[in-house]
Amino acid sequence: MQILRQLAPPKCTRTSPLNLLPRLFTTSSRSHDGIVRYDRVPPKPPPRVDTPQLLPHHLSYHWDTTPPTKDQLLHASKFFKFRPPTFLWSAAEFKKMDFGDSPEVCFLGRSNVGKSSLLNTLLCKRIAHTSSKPGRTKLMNAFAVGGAEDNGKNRLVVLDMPGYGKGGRSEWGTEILKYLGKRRQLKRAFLLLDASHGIKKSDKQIIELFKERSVPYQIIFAKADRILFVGSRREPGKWVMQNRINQLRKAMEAVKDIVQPSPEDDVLGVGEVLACSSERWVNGERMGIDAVRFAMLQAADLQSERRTRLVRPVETIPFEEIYK
Ligand SMILES: Nc1nc2c(ncn2[C@@H]2O[C@H](COP(=O)(O)OP(=O)(O)OP(=O)(O)O)[C@@H](O)[C@H]2O)c(=O)[nH]1
Ligand SMILES: [Mg+2]
Repeated sequence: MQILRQLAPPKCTRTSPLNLLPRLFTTSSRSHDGIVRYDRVPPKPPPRVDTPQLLPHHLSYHWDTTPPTKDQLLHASKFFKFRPPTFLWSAAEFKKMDFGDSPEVCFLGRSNVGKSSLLNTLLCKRIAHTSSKPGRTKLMNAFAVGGAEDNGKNRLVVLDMPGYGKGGRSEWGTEILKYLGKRRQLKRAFLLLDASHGIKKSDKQIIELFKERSVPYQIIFAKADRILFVGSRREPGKWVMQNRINQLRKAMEAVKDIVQPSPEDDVLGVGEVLACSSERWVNGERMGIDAVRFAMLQAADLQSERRTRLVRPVETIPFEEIYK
């Protein structure tokens, strides 16, 4: 009996849910929707599981650009990690948007494609609301990233947009179209496609609108983990992974024909497709995230660190002393 008691699992000690609160949450803030919400402590990366056959170049397809170097990716990562992002404003209508002259990029795509989740991952903070149900983001929300310039101007502004398609609303579409056509600060629109669904009719219509309104844009494959790590929780074997990499590559190549149907086309679309995941870590890194960060910096011409070096005062030696 004594032995049985020792083998039995220890009795659960009851913890009040209130006691768990300090562990789960650090700060609270009144969000742009007017709801008090808690910013969760950013989760620690999961234990490192290497997938050596999946390399960074498998997550992008460049037909008209060169992939960023390691140093460029590191610069992009630091830009987003070292200065916390701040919420700037929310607007339901274009005319109610705050005026600003900072460079801006926006994230567009069908409802539930993962725009807000990607933004949170890029900005290293749960700053935008996400949900498993389509139609969660109802306003156009702006966030400042990378701190401010010496003159107080935000270095980069990022916009999370309401989604279109299922769960979207026509009035959101009207306002987004006004934004795309009129916003002079907009440097690039990032159009998210679900990697496992590919390009849909509504996505093609948005690309046509970019072309009509001369909006520079770039295609991002979101949720790429759903192609590469589909199904079982176990790491896929070498051949399975190679097949999935090929499948992802084919899907990215198919997009090229829509962005630039023929080589003579004068394109507004950037000549590359990036695949990423907001949820999956690969080889100790978030999958494809630094490459998206670099593309955002490139759009705003922030891809290289501007260093202003002060000239050190030099002791002047009189002419006579040099030649004495
Ligand atoms: N597997 C996987 N799921 C993801 C990823 N990104 C987002 N999701 C899930 O997709 C769902 C929708 O994410 P959101 O970020 O709210 O999507 P959204 O595009 O902002 O949606 P709307 O605001 O409705 O337009 C959530 O359940 C996320 O957990 C990803 O990279 N991989
Ligand atoms: Mg959203």
